[in-house]
Amino acid sequence: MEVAELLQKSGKPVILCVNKCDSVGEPPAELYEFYNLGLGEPYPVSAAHGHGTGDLLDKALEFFPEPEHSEEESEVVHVAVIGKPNVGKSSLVNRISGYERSIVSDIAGTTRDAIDSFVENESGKFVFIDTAGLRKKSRVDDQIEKYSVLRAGMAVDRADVCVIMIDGIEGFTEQDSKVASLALEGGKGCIVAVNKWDAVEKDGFTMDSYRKKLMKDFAFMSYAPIIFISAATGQRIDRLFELIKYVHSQNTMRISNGMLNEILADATARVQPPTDRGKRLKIYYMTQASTRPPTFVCFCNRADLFHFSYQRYLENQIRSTFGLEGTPVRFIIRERGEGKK
Ligand SMILES: Nc1nc2c(ncn2[C@@H]2O[C@H](COP(=O)(O)OP(=O)(O)OP(=O)(O)O)[C@@H](O)[C@H]2O)c(=O)[nH]1
Ligand SMILES: [Mg+2]
Repeated sequence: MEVAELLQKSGKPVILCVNKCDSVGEPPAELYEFYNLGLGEPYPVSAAHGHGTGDLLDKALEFFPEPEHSEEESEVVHVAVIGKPNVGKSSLVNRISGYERSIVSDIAGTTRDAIDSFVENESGKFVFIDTAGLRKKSRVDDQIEKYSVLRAGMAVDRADVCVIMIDGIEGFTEQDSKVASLALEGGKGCIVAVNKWDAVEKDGFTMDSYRKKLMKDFAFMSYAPIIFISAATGQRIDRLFELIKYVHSQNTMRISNGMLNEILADATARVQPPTDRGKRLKIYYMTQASTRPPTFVCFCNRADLFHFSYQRYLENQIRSTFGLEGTPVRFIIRERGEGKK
């Protein structure tokens, strides 16, 4: 009675929960005594067995405020800057945010923690997430290192777009593809930024041949645009902002069912779907299930005939119409009986 009084005075929403109602079915008669507390309907539950907890949660949810998805918030693009140690991630974020919030130094592995910086300019609103450099697996044995890898993963999770930074002086290394795969697996928009371009000796052909080589190195991510920047001098940072905006728009693109199925009809007419022992793959219908990344569900007669190469072909057909630059796309294959739509 005392607790009930205390709660009533608090003015907070209160749900009365009566525990140890362990039997299923009709609640025990004693339950009704609790109406005397003046707290409304008692919810019988059994903490030990779990009965009634669903109803209790539903009731609790009724008191939650409507989720606020303000326009403001959805406008802000979260950008994780990821890469090996010492490629210049903190330098870029510092350059961009205009004030020194992270420590910049040439000791590899300076940044231990993800740091957020909010930036607003002509291109839009951004939150840049600086991350700790990801080392080779063999060196990931002490606790601090494990923690930084974890943190970088969390930064990627929070991001809309990942800037995969590589060291222009050093060129591509195996470690860079591991970093990139973090962004790929997360389904994030991606940009490959070659940093320290100021310090690279170059002639009129350097960028072209550099780009060609990188396109081979990042073949598993051929959709990612490549940009040559300098965090030190600020070269092409404006362009980087535009690219981030663009890649984000591609990662969140929605394509209508009408458009998709036009592409599908066209694609299957041009290249016949695979067959196996006289049975041919039929794709009935395609629809976009979600964004970030764009994910397409294909309904077909035989999922086992829907080979990866045919998926890749469809992906390319969609890309050739809609671009989807800088974003991975995913396919979900669903089998359906013939004739059923
Ligand atoms: N020449 C040149 N040097 C750069 C550039 N960007 C960064 N550096 C240098 O590279 C070194 C590492 O820079 P950081 O920004 O600390 O690198 P980081 O990627 O944050 O490193 P960790 O936090 O250790 O993973 C510093 O000595 C920087 O001065 C650049 O654009 N050009
Ligand atoms: Mg750093």
